[in-house]
Amino acid sequence: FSWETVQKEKPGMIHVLDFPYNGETPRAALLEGKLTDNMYHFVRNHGGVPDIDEDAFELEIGGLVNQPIKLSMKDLKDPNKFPQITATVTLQCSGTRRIEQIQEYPGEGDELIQAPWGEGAIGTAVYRGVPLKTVLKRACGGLLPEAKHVELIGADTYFKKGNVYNYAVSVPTRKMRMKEEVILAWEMNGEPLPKIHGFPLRAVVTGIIGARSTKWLYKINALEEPSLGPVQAQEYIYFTSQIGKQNAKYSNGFSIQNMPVSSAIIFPQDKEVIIHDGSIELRGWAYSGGGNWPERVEVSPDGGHVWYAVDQDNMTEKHYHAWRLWKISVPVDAEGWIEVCVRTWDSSCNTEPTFVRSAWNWDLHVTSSAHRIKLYSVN
Ligand code: MTE
Ligand code: MO
Repeated sequence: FSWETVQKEKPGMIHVLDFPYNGETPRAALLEGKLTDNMYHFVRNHGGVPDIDEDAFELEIGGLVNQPIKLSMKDLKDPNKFPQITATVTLQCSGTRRIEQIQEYPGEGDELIQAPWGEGAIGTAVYRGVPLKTVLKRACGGLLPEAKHVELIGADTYFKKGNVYNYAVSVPTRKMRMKEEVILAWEMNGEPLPKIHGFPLRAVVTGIIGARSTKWLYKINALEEPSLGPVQAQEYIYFTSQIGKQNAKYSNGFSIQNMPVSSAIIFPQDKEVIIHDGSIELRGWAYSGGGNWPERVEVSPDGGHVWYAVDQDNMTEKHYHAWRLWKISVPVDAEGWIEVCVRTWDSSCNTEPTFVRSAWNWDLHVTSSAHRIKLYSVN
């Protein structure tokens, strides 16, 4: 999967990195509807894209379980063994909107190697599969009491500091309390899981940063402690701004799990000239992790002084684990450059920090402040 081949298969994807291939959903495809077209769902890879023969594939489950086991895709897809579920789930990379943190990056002269994602490292699909909880119970006789984390290992490999690793992350076992929270999925929007999204099997960890939803999932380990894989132990960490860059060691950051509430204006785009008759139409997405959903979206056409609430009729339906797309027309009198921003309240009454600098992370993950764009208003 090079950028050239992807360009042919997915015309219009926004280029982020050549290798490993990383691409962002084109803006128009983001607003197409509640579900993102598989062809345009963003792609985030740490290494290559493995070729897996579904018939020969086996999922290994071991570690702190009563009965380690190997399951073929046929076993997993047998509804008599495991009842299947479908769920509408938003996957959001915690790098979404990182470009705003990069623009305000207070570091001095050091090289930034993080991918500069914009507002399109997010997408929503209906996944079909079986809850991991059910598989552990029915096939492995359940977890041992000391199991506190499940490690999800992918068949892809990547280099870090001269070593080769398999993609490995973990989620706390308490994430499996509700049936749909960790899904072993083989279908995306009614189609077999596309190769680049993890064929034949991926984890879909609802409400949690995209990084835990391991693609090309081939091994599950129940553990006492979180995975020691570098992606789990050394990446996707939150270091608050107060900690200072020099103190940002893994030990004093925390592992990012649930995504906070966040939103983005997708239409129009930053720096556009808008010719209008006193009101401007705006559209975008709003999402919250941890099983929360966006309740209220508010938009301000004057940088955050006056806010207008989006009508519930102008938001797509609620799901436990998915975004809501919204649209609104806001009155604008001003001529020239205006700052338009959006903020969302979720079902736990959380809202977004006011500015990027209000919630700074030295690891440049989770940009969840009110999204601000500049428009040139011609009234
Ligand atoms: N799984 C494997 N095996 N390898 C990866 O590089 N990237 C993760 C996650 N699962 C990754 C992975 C990250 S950081 C994200 S945001 C999501 O996959 C993206 O899923 P997508 O490419 O299907 O959109
Ligand atoms: Mo990610």
